Amino acid sequence: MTTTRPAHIIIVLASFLGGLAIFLAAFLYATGQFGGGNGATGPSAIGGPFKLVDQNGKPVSDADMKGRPFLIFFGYTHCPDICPTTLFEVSEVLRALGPDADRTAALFVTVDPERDTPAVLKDYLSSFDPRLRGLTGDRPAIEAAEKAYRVYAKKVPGENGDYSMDHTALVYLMDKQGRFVAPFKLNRKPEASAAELKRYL
Ligand SMILES: [Cu+2]
Repeated sequence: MTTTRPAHIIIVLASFLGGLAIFLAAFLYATGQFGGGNGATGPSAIGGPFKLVDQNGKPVSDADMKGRPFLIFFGYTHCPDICPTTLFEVSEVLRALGPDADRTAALFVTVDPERDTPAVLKDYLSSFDPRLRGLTGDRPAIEAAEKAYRVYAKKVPGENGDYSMDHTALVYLMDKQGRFVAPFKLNRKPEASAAELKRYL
C-alpha cells in the first residue's frame, strides 16, 4: 500500500530531471556551445538556407545542394593552421571518391568576407582539389549562413591592425535533403571517409 507513494515521487523526479536535461541540451545547442556528439543532435538543428557566391563569382545556395550529400565547413584563407589542414584532408577525401566526387560537394564558407573575396578564394583554393568550392558573400549573407549552421566566428585583433578569426572548425556532413547527419571525421584514412560519404549518395 505504502509502496506506491515513493514510486510516484521517483517518477515525478525522473520526469523533472529528464525535462531539465532536454532543456539544457537545447540551451547549449542554441548558444552554440554543444560541440557535437551523437544523440542530442537533432536532424534539423544544423543547416538551412544560404545564398552565397563561389570563387568564380557563381551564385550558390542551399537549393543547389538538393539531391547530393555534401560537406560544409567554415574558415578563412588567413587561417594559420586548422583551415589549410582541413582543406588538405577534404581534398584527399575528394580524391579517394574518384568520379563519385562529382555527385557530392565540399563547401568552404569564409567567416572573413572582408578579406576573402571570390578572387582571393580562387587563388587560395588553387592549392587544393579543384572540386572544393569556396563561398563568400556580403556580411549579412555570411552571418545568415553562420547562424543556419550554428557556427561561431569572432574577430580577434592582432598587431598593426591585423586580425585573426576564432571560429568553429567542425566539418558537417549533410545528406541529400540538406539535413545534418553528423560532424564528419577526418582523422582516418581518406578511403574510410570516402566510403562513409558514399553511403549517402
Ligand atoms: Cu581556420
